[in-house]
Amino acid sequence: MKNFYIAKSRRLRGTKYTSRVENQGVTSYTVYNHMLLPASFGSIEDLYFHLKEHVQVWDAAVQRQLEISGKDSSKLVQLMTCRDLSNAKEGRCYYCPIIDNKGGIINDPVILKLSDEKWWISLSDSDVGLYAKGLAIGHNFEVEISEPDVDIFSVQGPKSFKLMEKVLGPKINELKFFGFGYFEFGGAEHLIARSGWSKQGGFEVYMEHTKAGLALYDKLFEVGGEFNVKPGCPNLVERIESSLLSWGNDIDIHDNPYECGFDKYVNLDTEIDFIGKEALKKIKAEGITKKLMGVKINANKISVTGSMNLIDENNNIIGDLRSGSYNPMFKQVIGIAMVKKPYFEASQSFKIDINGNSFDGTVCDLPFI
Ligand code: THG
Repeated sequence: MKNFYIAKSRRLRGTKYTSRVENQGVTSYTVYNHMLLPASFGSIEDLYFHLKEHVQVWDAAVQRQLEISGKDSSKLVQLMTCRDLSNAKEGRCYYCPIIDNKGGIINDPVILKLSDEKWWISLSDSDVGLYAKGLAIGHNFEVEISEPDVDIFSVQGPKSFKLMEKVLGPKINELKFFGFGYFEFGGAEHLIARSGWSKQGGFEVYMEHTKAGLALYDKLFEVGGEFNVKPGCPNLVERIESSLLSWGNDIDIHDNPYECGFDKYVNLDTEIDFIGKEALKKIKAEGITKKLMGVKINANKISVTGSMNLIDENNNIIGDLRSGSYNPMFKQVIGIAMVKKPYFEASQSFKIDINGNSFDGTVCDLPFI
């Protein structure tokens, strides 16, 4: 495949870290929330091994915060998600599908409760702010909706705990998974959560104070030599192996939470009011007709850029591949596919065309490990 340069403009925003990652050797970008997201620093396979053993710092500023504040903020946030947030606690993060009136997934953000009247919705790649504004106007809600100047950097990998402790002190390791707190560095308080888009452990720094925040970013590299710290980015190989879903790739508005294995984030039996509740009740009663599954393919290379069908021995299309990559641990391609009923059973076999050649594969359960 030929490679092309990306033309930057005001519309395609950089982040607070762009000059840094460019000095640190970023080799490709993708676009996410109209911003630059590093996609590689050399080989993503090398970075996969590194991420599983050491620690990386990622420019994750594309995970934009939609801030909803004001008297009706809790009502508006709840209206958009099928996860019951009525008992949500300050200082906690919640992974929540945002859905439409048909139960289609508009986004799958992490939602942070900052206070009873202030929430951050840490978005994946779609314009939820417009949906929120429409709802607020239609309902006459007393809310403020904005995209504050918050640029996340993520510290991921098994050595992230020691690295962060070295810089911020032992309290950072009292954070529980999906908890957040405020930690002082460079004369400012930084909101830091124990979270991140890998399963290797780590933190996300929601940088609001640019000068002190960038000093913290730089400090991690300055003192991180003993932990073999490197610049990195969300890693396609690791995130597929860990079954972390990517909105726009694995799931979108044409899929509902039950089809995506999000059952535990759907609450139909409480009093909460959210858009799509009736639709989800119906879907639950009738059962789903497609389901997100894992696939293993006997190939050593794949690039999923468009629609790729899974075909059974009778030439039926049984599903479509949403993401995939060669995995050095499985020594084959593993991927995430939407598989139709009745084929969404583990061990269902299929063929798939990759660049004009046919390869064998089998369906398996998620998560892979
Ligand atoms: N961190 C923050 N914002 C984000 C992401 C993030 N916004 C965009 C995108 N990532 C949203 N998607 C996900 C997908 C999975 C997870 C987080 C965000 C995740 N899931 C855990 C899992 O599946 O095991 C835990 C979910 C849970 O059970 O609560 O971490 O990464 N700030």
